[in-house]
Amino acid sequence: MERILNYINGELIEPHSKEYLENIEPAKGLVYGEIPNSSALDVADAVVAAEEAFHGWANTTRKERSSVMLKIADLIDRNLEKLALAESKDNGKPLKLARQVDIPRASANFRFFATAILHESSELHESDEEAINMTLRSPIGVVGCISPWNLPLYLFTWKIAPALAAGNTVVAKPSEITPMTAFLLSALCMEAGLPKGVLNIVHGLGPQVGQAMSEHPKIKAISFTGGTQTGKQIAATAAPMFKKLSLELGGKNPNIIFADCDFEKALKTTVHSSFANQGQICLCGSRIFVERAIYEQFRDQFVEQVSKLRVGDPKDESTQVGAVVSSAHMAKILDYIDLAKEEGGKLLCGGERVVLDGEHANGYFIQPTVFEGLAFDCRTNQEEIFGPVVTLTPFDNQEEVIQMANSTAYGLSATIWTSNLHQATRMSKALQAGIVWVNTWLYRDLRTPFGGMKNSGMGREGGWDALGFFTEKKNVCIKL
Ligand code: TXE
Repeated sequence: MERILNYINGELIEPHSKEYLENIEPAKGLVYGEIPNSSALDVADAVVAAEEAFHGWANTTRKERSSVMLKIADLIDRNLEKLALAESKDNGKPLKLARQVDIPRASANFRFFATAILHESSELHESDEEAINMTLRSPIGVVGCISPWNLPLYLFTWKIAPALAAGNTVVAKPSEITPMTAFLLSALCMEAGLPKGVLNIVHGLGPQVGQAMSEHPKIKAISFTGGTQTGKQIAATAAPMFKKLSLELGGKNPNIIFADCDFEKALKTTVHSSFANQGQICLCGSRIFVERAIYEQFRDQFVEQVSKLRVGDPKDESTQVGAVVSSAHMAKILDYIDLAKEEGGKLLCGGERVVLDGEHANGYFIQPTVFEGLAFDCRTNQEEIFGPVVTLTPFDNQEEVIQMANSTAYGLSATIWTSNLHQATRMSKALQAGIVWVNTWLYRDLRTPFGGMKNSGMGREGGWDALGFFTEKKNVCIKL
């Protein structure tokens, strides 16, 4: 059994309860480790440690903060194979994906914010009547970061890196479903010489640990990525205390393919944007709208390629689709597949659990699944499934597809495929989404704002937006 411990005040320690939760390997459906079942008491300890560390950390020079964070980034790179193996085992994702995307992105997050603070500038407003206004930014204090299971280390570091770079001290909680790489990161922070108490990682269940973080009066800001319902609960708890909130929630993203697109590129990328990480990326396009002139051609070739995707052992180099994250999540996805059938959807491929041989016989594998013939406003096309299930819908013109694309409660991202710049610009403006990709998908520049509209969240992460979130602005007016 691999036992995970909390990281509080620079030490790896047991939870107050001395109780542990099971950690399951999704590709095998077997318990392989233990996670601290922490409580409000552990959160309180972490807050005390973070409070004590705050003064020292906030008063280090940018260069000093940058230097220790760059060491952490280097250590993540040096431990790439170990971290990728741990991520794949904990989450079920293909090892290749963890190696190529998740772990390199975790070190990139540290490096990006560690160097961004060296190049920050602040605003100065010269006023007409011999006065100057300078706008200073200071760290908030103790902040909370709560992250989900789909991109565990990637999203964990996406939050803690800007928080630390800005001079805050942090209480962080990774998902209890995928806690392993956050635990391994605590050892790397110790090795890098991160001062004690600057980062504290408390493991455990959302309604206990996450809720205690939202309730704690000394945690002044919460950055959260996860489900919309959880986001609502966090906002309901934290807003009356006027905590700063950044909420990155679910999505039901449209992928809009016009007849004048680069067909081969659109097809290949759409297979990827539908099923990467088993469809468990909040940016995956799950509603594919195809202009009627190419609908049948696209559908037939798409289904042919999707049917060939290899579902299998995440460690196998040739695997393209691994296991979904948990038995409960698998059941939820299979329920949605049943719902799509009940709603009149025509199953074009997939639709079943995959039972592999040998040690993976109890793993949580699902065939990549494609439906057509569903109304744009049915539940399958409105609710977030967050798994390897997509729908195909034809459209006749821009107005119609804009209406269908914008019909959900979500507004995270959208993808448009067209060679007509005018069309791309008009569509980009009309779509209700925080992120629009034209002729590409998941092309990320860490300087750009990241986040969603409507029920997809509140606030933006990335670049100066993230550093802005984790600081307080103060305007100083000097009369000359
Ligand atoms: O997420 P939760 P779940 C969506 C997706 C998925 C659904 C539910 O549709 O099926 O959300 O997934 C912590 N106070 N996304 O249940 O519960 C929890 O411990 C404070 C989209 O796994 O939102 C974990 O650390 N924290 C998404 C984190 O919140 C609480 C990625 C996220 O878990 C809490 C994941 C509480 N009361 C799921 N309850 C995306 N946008 O990328 C739970 N948590």
